Amino acid sequence: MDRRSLLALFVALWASQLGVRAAGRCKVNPRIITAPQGAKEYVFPRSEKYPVFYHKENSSAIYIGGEGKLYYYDFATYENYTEDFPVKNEGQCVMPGSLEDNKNYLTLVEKYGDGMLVCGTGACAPTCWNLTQKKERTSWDGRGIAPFTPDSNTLVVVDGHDIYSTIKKSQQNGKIPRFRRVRGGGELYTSDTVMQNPQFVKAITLRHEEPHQDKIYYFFREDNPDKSPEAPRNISRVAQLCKEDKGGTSSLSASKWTTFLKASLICVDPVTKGNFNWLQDVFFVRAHNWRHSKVYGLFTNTWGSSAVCVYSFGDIDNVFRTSRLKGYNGPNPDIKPGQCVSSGQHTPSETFKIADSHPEVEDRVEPLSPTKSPLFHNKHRYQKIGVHEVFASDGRRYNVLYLATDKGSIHKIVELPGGVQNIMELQVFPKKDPIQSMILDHERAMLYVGSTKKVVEIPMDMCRLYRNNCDSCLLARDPYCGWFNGSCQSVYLNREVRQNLNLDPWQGKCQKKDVKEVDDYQNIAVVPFSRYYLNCPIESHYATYNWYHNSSLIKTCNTTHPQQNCFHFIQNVSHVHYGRYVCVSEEDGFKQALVKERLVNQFTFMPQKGQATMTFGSGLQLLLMVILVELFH
Ligand SMILES: *[C@@H]1O[C@H](CO)[C@@H](O)[C@H](O)[C@H]1NC(C)=O
Ligand SMILES: *[C@@H]1O[C@H](CO)[C@@H](O)[C@H](O)[C@H]1NC(C)=O
Ligand SMILES: *[C@@H]1O[C@H](CO)[C@@H](O)[C@H](O)[C@H]1NC(C)=O
Ligand SMILES: *[C@@H]1O[C@H](CO)[C@@H](O)[C@H](O)[C@H]1NC(C)=O
Ligand SMILES: *[C@@H]1O[C@H](CO)[C@@H](O)[C@H](O)[C@H]1NC(C)=O
Ligand SMILES: *[C@@H]1O[C@H](CO)[C@@H](O)[C@H](O)[C@H]1NC(C)=O
Ligand SMILES: *[C@@H]1O[C@H](CO)[C@@H](O)[C@H](O)[C@H]1NC(C)=O
Ligand SMILES: CC(=O)N[C@H]1CO[C@H](CO)[C@@H](O)[C@@H]1O
Repeated sequence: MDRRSLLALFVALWASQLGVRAAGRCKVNPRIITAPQGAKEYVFPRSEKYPVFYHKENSSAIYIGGEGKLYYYDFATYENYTEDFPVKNEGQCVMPGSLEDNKNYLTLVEKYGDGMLVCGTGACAPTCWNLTQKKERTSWDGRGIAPFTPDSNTLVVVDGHDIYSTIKKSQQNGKIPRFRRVRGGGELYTSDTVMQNPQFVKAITLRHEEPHQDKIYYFFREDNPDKSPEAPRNISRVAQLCKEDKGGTSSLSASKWTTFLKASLICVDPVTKGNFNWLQDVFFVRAHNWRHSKVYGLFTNTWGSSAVCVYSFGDIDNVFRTSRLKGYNGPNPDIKPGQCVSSGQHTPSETFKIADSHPEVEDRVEPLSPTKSPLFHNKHRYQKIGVHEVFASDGRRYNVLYLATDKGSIHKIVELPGGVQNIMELQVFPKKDPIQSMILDHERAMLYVGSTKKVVEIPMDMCRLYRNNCDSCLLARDPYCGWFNGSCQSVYLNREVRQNLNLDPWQGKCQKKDVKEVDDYQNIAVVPFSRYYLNCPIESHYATYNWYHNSSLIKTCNTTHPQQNCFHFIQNVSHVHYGRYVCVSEEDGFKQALVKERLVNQFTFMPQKGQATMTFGSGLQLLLMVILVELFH
């Protein structure tokens, strides 16, 4: 490695450790850390090792596939049932890896036709069941749709009556993973040479203007053919296929996709040159025009940092249509590699031969213009990404990113005009319980978060989390929440709420109260020579918290480290410690007093209007106090 790349490496390491973003005004660490509010949960009758989840958009129900069981739960009506899917033919496992394999793990629950499709391993005999409204069941051979034993590197896409899958069809053979069409059209699979040890992430089918142009895109990682020490070992990719692909014309190619091409996905911070090469998850945001449909890619790097890069399908399509093929210098045939042909036609064999031996395009897919850089990056190791669009009171739409961490929590990150802001960390499960699934219901603005033990339904608009005053509500910059009629409310309850989501100075958006000096200190009687804690709760990690005593600063809390409270400890109370204490938070130029206490000497203090709160060291002191009060009456 030369000195320049070594330097770049150090800078990247430094930046990834600090979570720094050089450009923009991103705030990438959570502003507040909290438990979900208004959440409901469904605990499975027993814990499930490999749960799979299905939720139908705009419903309040969830299906969970477990070992030999399908659970149904409706969060609105509490309706629930369990259906059994026992193993039918015991002992189908030819190489029983463990006794565990001899079970029917459900691996797929999806809507299919008018009913539901449920598939499972069937103890090494993959089986699918059609479930109808009348709870009737018909079972069929599920090879290619369900794996023989639980396997994480599987992808199944159900698109109407078509099913695509990366699952092998026989137990012993087929070590090389393929992307297949298993239902609808004829069966097709990818050539074994076009991907090197692929690990599949997600797939989408996208309608184009003409049906014969409809495409399937899938995202995956594979080994880097470049084995030089400075090259990353893994590359992230997007592949394209034509939905109407009919396979090749020769007997050897008849069952092969003839429209496969792949491209690299780039996610590099232009300032630090930090490369995020490991595609962890993607989320598709569909638009009316397929070219504007976007894919949010979540990437991680070797140091455990994450970045989000956003690509448009218009750009991806452009790369596949216009780029040269890597390593191919010959002339282009009339039908170019990767081009979809008219319905019912086959890709010419000449075109297929070129594409099959040169499946990679030279140009790489870069994040959206103009910056062509990550939306943000930070030092959290995210596992999953979801994106929800909120229609705020200013009439604009804001994207909110939900990112599941590896510690049972979710970060809620908003794309604001001035950069992203991490508005909260929601601790959904205990730290050791990983998030197995995170499903977004866009219509009802709900999150369904699953672990091996339960599913939690969480509203996306949790406005009562914020301190109930106008400034705090606006400072949160939460597009779901705004100030109306004396409370911090959801935009779904009231579209007229006051919000502050742009870069305008927000001061003045809240009516100022009369700034009459009111003596609203809480009187606290404290015995001399005792200890006393002053405690100020921390809400925002973007704010600084200061304790003042008789108007002079005595303590500043650094909230960059997660902590719950800003304490000031008085070891041994003496006369100088009495007086007024105020805890003031300051964020974006907005100050507010959160705690106001007046410490008074218990032996000289007399309650004026019966407002005093007292802390007594012992029963003896209480007695003394009562005597003193009685004496003065
Ligand atoms: C969602 O469901 C509600 C009530 O069930 C219905 O009024 C609404 O039209 C549905 N929305 C969509 C987009 O289907
Ligand atoms: C499941 O439904 C039954 C009634 O059928 C109800 O008594 C029970 O509380 C429900 N379970 C849950 C977890 O809500
Ligand atoms: C299952 O449902 C699909 C779609 O409705 C249908 O094509 C298929 O024939 C059904 N299979 C069985 C065994 O009923
Ligand atoms: C404002 O809130 C009060 C109670 O807090 C309620 O009675 C009143 O109807 C609300 N007004 C509007 C316009 O929502
Ligand atoms: C508190 O201060 C007083 C006077 O300075 C001293 O006599 C006493 O021992 C101190 N108490 C403690 C617990 O340090
Ligand atoms: C808080 O941390 C920042 C950055 O690390 C530092 O500049 C500042 O001086 C710290 N403040 C206190 C009171 O420790
Ligand atoms: C603060 O004010 C109180 C009451 O006026 C007084 O007793 C105390 O000595 C003052 N302490 C300091 C450090 O100024
Ligand atoms: C950095 C990284 O994630 N490397 C992975 C690349 O892929 C191989 C398998 O092909 C994994 O073993 C590495 O962990």
